[in-house]
Amino acid sequence: MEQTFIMIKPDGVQRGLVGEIIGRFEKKGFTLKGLKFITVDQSFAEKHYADLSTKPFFNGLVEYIISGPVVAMVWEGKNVVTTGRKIIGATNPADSAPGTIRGDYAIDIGRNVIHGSDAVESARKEIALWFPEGIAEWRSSLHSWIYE
Ligand code: DAT
Ligand code: MG
Repeated sequence: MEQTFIMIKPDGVQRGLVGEIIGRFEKKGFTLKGLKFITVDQSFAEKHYADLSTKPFFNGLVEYIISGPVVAMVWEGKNVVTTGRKIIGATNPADSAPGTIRGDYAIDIGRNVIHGSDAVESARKEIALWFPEGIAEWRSSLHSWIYE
């Protein structure tokens, strides 16, 4: 089954949005497969955002991500990468629809509360980077109530 990497950024943690955000993915029916509370260092953050290293906002982005603990997660389910991005909302909260996480809880692009992988291939890379020890093998007993 498809997996995605979701991270609650330092502002989401500081603002007490952890439970709310996890609840949205849980209530949708996705399965939590990995979770850790972790503060990353500069070289790790630069690896995570390597694709953006030439952008003018890169240094500020890295500073923000290392500024406090984050909640790193793996969520699993049918189409979870695309649907996860829809639950999160557009990158700039000014454009994120109400009802999405960024639409409901963020204002500035550089404080947009949450990260989600943008493709199955980047999810695979991000899960390997953040969870080198591997993730839990389990299947929810609700499976047949969520999938036909
Ligand atoms: P997303 O997080 O929606 O996948 P992205 O991968 O293009 O967006 O960028 C990663 C983060 O970088 C994004 O969540 C916020 C920040 N960012 C993106 N574009 C920016 C910009 N034009 N100015 C400032 N920060 C930006
Ligand atoms: Mg991205």
